[in-house]
Amino acid sequence: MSTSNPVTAVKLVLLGEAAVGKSSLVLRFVSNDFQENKEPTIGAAFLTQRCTIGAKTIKFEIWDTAGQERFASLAPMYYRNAQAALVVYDVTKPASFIKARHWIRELHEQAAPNIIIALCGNKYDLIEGEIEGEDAKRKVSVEEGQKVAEEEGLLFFETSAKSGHNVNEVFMAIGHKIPEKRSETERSAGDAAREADRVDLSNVVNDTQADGWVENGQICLKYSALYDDEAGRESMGGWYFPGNITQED
Ligand SMILES: Nc1nc2c(ncn2[C@@H]2O[C@H](COP(=O)(O)OP(=O)(O)O)[C@@H](O)[C@H]2O)c(=O)[nH]1
Ligand SMILES: [Mg+2]
Repeated sequence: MSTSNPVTAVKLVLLGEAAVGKSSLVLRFVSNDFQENKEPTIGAAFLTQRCTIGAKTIKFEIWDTAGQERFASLAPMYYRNAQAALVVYDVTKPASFIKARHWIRELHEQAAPNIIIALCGNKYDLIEGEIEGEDAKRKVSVEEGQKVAEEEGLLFFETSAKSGHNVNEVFMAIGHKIPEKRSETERSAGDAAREADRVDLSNVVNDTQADGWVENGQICLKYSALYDDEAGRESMGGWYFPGNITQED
């Protein structure tokens, strides 16, 4: 490749309650597009987007975790080797904020210790310009979001996938915090973590096929699932090889 910039690949995962706008944020960032009544994510669990930040080029490898809401046991597989996570809630849905705090806790307990986490209060367009009061649509204040972010050491943005408000800013802020090169120690710590990976597939249900095996001491996994969500029928599928993820239709 004839690029002057070194390219840093960054595995980024999205976490958050269903329908908070995770896929919409990715669509806005990757295609600068928005769909009003978006079909739930079908299959597409992996997208990439390059962006240049100062002298470095970052290639985001985005895992849009369709279905992690349901398949809690698969979630650790998503975020195990992630360098960055977007934890998303809906500013009009207090329950989604509680869920976001749950994900933050889980990431701090289980993900890489230096993972960069951005907390996103999405659907800002719904409350933009609104006056505070009893029947205000906003149910999670900026201060609540900021407080959690401060306490937990996270980036924090209120975003709108619909208007585009702060969407690029989130990814840029993450990119800024990515170190130029991962150190040898971090890499081997990651390898050790992968060695210890055991994915429990026992409570995955509904037309689900998953096959896991061990190769050269590393876990390899192929999975696909089809299931009904409140929002309709969703599916997810993919191959997972440590350090190498490829989407499958
Ligand atoms: N008003 C508004 N609606 C949004 C926004 N982001 C997503 N939505 C809508 O919320 C619904 C769920 O979005 P989706 O991206 O599928 O959520 P996911 O389940 O978290 O991936 C869809 O109907 C989207 O059009 C936003 O920023 N503002
Ligand atoms: Mg989705």
